[in-house]
Amino acid sequence: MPSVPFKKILIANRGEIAVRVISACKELGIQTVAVYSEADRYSSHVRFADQAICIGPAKSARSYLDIASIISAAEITNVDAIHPGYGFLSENAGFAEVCETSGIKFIGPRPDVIRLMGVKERARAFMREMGVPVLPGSPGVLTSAEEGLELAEKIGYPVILKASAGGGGRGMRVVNNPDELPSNFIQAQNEAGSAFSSADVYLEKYIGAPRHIEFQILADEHGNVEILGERECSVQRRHQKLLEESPSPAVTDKQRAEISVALRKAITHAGYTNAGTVEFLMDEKGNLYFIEVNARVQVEHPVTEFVTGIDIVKSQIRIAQGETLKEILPGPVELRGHSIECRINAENPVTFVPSPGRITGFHVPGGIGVRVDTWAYTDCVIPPFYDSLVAKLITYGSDRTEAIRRMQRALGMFIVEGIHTSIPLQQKILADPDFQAGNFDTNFIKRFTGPK
Ligand code: MV4
Repeated sequence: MPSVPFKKILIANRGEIAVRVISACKELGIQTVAVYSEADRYSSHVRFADQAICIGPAKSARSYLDIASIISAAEITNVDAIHPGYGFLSENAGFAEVCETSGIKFIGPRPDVIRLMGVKERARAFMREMGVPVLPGSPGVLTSAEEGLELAEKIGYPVILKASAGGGGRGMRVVNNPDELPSNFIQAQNEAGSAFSSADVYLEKYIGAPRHIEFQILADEHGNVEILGERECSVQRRHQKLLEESPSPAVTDKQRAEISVALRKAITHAGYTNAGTVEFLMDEKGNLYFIEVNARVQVEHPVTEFVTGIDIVKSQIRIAQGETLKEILPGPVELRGHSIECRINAENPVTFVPSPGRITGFHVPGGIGVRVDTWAYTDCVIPPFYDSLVAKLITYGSDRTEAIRRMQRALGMFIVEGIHTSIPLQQKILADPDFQAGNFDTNFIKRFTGPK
């Protein structure tokens, strides 16, 4: 199967990731088609693409989530492939399937693999079989409260009930003792049934103060897999990550090597292709346990790009063209230095209330080891309909201390006027002695914002 270069790609997304994918296409000499909602007519992804098509009104369900509109745009413009970015349709197996049957390459894993990873207790069982450590829990879907009580007795409380079709923190319930289990089981099933396609629930040992650690994967369509180290994303609030870094200050070289060996086997056997992220929780003792797979490029991919020197988005496109990792990567994967990303959100830094509106003044920092991924510009309007991510500020340093110092100086040179942003909160996080010492978990942000 010789690889066939794409001539034209449609980007089924908006905001900074649409601009990021367009950048990769330009560097590969590939034409680009942007799609946009009526609220995004003046967005920079529309300006930077070679062609742009309006796909509907502001509401995502009628534009960025409208499969028929996007496929029509792809057919009208005669693209070879669609890059879904993150969010929206990026992990929608049905969309990937429609792309395939329309003769358009979906830049991501195969539909059946996306589907497997989307059923969380199946992904968990699969990883366990492959020798990837998982938390003690139910072997599959929990069939009754009695089964839950028996398992929890063996595992020890607290345990957590999770929606099989959930993920990213949606559809979870912590159970502290046997009395709470039956009612929580019913409620978890009901919630899962109304929020997702399935009422299935599974059970796991609950970790109260975990660190969130995720491994970046690249896999070609010829059976080759590379693990690009890990990122730590423990600084988050209500499942919204605020700051990410690579490598994790908590993962040892031995752990990284062991997890990488197990993941290489698992990803190969799953037939997983393209880019992906495997999420783990780290318990208080420093043990890592698999929780779920994200079958897409992630917001925080740039920190991995800085420490590996690998362009993940270009790699995604070249993998989808049929190229091998040997052709794509410059040599063996090596991790060097340290990188941090701060998400600059349009929101009140104290209350986290979204702060849409016009940016009246915008100046981005630069200089050595600084990268800004954004779609914003002076006088642009942040619409209220989508996520509040305005820009990502990413720094690189030869070690964590240098990456932090560089981030502090770059945040001080980032000017956003007319809206509130998370910049002041990021500055507080970076100045915190525990953050600087690498001593934090997913509860860390509470000290800046009060409980919840
Ligand atoms: C957990 C957990 C504790 N124990 N699973 C939230 C996101 C989703 N991917 C999984 N999540 C969690 N799963 C067990 N067995 C705690 C969380 C969790 C969390 C995880 C990562 C980062 C932030 C978090 C915040 C609250 C809860």
